[in-house]
Amino acid sequence: MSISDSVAPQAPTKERVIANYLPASVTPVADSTDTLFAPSNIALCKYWGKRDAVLNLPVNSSLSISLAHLGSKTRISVSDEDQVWLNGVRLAAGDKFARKVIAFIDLFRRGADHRVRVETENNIPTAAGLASSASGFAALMLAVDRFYGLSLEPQMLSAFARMGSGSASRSLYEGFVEWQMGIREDGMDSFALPLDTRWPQLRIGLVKVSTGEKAVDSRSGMNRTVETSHLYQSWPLQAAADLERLHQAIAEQDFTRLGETSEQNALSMHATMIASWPPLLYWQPDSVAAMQTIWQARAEGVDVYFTMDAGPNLKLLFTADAEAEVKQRFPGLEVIRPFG
Ligand code: 2P0
Repeated sequence: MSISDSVAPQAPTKERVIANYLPASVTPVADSTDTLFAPSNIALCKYWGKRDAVLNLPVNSSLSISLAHLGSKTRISVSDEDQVWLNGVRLAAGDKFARKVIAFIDLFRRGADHRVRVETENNIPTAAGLASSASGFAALMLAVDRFYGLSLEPQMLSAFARMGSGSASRSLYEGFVEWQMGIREDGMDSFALPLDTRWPQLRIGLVKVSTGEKAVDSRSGMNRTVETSHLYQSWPLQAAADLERLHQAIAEQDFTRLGETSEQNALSMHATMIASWPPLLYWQPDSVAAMQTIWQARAEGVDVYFTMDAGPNLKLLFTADAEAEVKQRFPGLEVIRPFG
């Protein structure tokens, strides 16, 4: 065997994977300063755990619902130096978010000789404690596509947005969305697709417990769970079964099944976190109080369920006919109609 035969194949990196699908070099399209929007999303079957941390490839498929008009708007233009603006404020070059945005642009720019100005606005109520990385990277991907005139297929936009943040793969579409985990090493079959079912009666309520920055971000929390939680081995099976049940519930518009499955999925994910070491408990006393209010409401015949991400806030699931009852129990609740 010669030396060249023994050279190991190079592991896929974001740069190598993306370069396979782009022209040899890119240039900004003249006057391409359109503003692109992507919605935020809430997973009913959660993405929790990566099989590849470089490419953000998940251990399991997930299913979400997009939050209609709530999300991020992004615009890219040519500039004399790289700069990132968030909600009208220019960020310092060393800012964590600014560095992530420019690193993502670099995946496409690949050393080309131009600088960019990236302007992002989130209309997600920060008071609701919703993450913005999903809509942020999805809107950024759409803006990159427009800025360089790439006209990529939706599935490719989703796969590339996933490299910015896993949940961003789902924020390319409205309504119900499934992110298929895929099996390829380069991850190009790991993208999201929209479901064609609408459910106009569905409502999502945002229960704010705290909006402070969390001690452990979800990326680190996910990695810690996979590495240290003995309960994690049961997660992929649970997620696969829940995904199936959610598909059925959506197809049959069976709200009770949708609510039960979503709540159990979220609590199962949190169980894997709690069993990590050091333990990860994102709940606060008010999170548990809200859960008890929901369980009491159900005992009294109100069909309301919750889901939670890697944080203390709850997202309520109910239908239009229960809205008055739910608002009575959660005064000031912010209600979203995902299907307009
Ligand atoms: C989800 N979460 O499905 C799950 C549920 C949080 C709990 O996706 O590391 O910001 O950028 O791929 O997408 C949050 O994690 O993580 C998330 P990265 P991401 O919505």
